[in-house]
Amino acid sequence: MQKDNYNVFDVEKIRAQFPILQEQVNGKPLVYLDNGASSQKPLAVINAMGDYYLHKHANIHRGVHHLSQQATTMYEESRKLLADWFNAKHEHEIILTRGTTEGINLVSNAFGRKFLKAGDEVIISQMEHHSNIVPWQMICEQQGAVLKYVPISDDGEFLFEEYEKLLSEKTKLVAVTHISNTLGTVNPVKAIIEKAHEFGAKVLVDGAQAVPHMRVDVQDLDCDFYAFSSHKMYGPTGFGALYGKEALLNEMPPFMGGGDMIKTVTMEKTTYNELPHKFEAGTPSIAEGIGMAATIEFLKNIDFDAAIQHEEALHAYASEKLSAIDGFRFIGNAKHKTGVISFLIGDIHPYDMGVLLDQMGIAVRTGHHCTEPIMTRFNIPGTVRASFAMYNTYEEVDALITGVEKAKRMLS
Ligand code: 7TS
Repeated sequence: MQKDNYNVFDVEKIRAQFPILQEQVNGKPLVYLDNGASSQKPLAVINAMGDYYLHKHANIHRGVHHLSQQATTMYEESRKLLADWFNAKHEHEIILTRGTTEGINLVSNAFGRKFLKAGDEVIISQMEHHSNIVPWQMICEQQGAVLKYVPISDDGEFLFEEYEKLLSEKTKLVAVTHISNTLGTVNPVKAIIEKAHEFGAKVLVDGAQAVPHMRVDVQDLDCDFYAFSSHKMYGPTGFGALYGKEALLNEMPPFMGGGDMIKTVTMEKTTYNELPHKFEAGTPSIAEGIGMAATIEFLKNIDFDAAIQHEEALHAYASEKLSAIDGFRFIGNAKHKTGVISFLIGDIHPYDMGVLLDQMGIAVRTGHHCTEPIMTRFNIPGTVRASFAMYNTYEEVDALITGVEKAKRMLS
């Protein structure tokens, strides 16, 4: 197996920017392969947040004083940078949220209350994270709408023909993950969106797992909504954004009421603020927004395309090496996969494997990964999941292979 070209992507230079990677766990060098749950943060992001609290803290969007105005400018920089990074047409199409989960709940509530009526249909897939299932169950129940699921194949692929059969004039919204956090499947979202639009349905893409691993262009995708979290793309926790098309966001009622989202309030009535503030009630996560801006600057300063190539090569290398282990089974073996490898070895319980790997300093996630319908589909209790980031190395993959083999010997 060809290892990728270190001259193109200097992984050691990247690693040097992530202080936590120097940590030891259980007396062993940390091998962090739980990036699907949350990736680590570069020093530039940590420093930007520290600098804000040390020297620049004040509330935003309200003060005439220096600190408030400065914090507002720094916070709003994240919206500008995100709009540019994801190629949104307008900055005000970027609603700053606490993350993917909030973005999806915003759409399910605001879009759902306005546009879903009894008998209407929402389509999601069987491979969604609970964050992209439960909000739809809740709003469908509330509005009397029907929730339908696109099934997945034995390899964990989105069954497009089944999707086409589910679409009809009744479909009002399709919500689908760009990359499955459990299977690693990269879904054909552009084709999914195009098909939904033929029926006049809107499409929300859950981009939580995609944003660290690929370039996303919301105008090219022509998605109506795109939700993601900062913390899986090297940024702070408790932050993220929802992209929405301007006309659609304008038609939707607010999600939460409070400060910042209003124009005027009398005791009888409130008029709402304009985009994006209409959807941003209350004091936001200011330090995290500033950290998000630093994250995008970090991504712009590195060769992100080379980082993607490095991750894909690493993923292919790990897949090949792991699959050579006796008793190894992929959960999710789609043709187009990235970021994540979920597996089982013989009848070893994933939890036992995870605990033993942890003793060797190797962090993986085990369990259902908040995708219980996938576990039901494959009739398994959970998986072991190794998930990769740009700072992972071939040596770390080798350590994982050695660790899995050792754990297997101990547990068999
Ligand atoms: N959607 C997908 C596809 C995800 O992978 C996750 C988190 C979410 C939504 C929710 O993101 P949040 O930032 O709002 O919590 N996935 C995982 C995971 O795979 N392991 O831990 C969290």
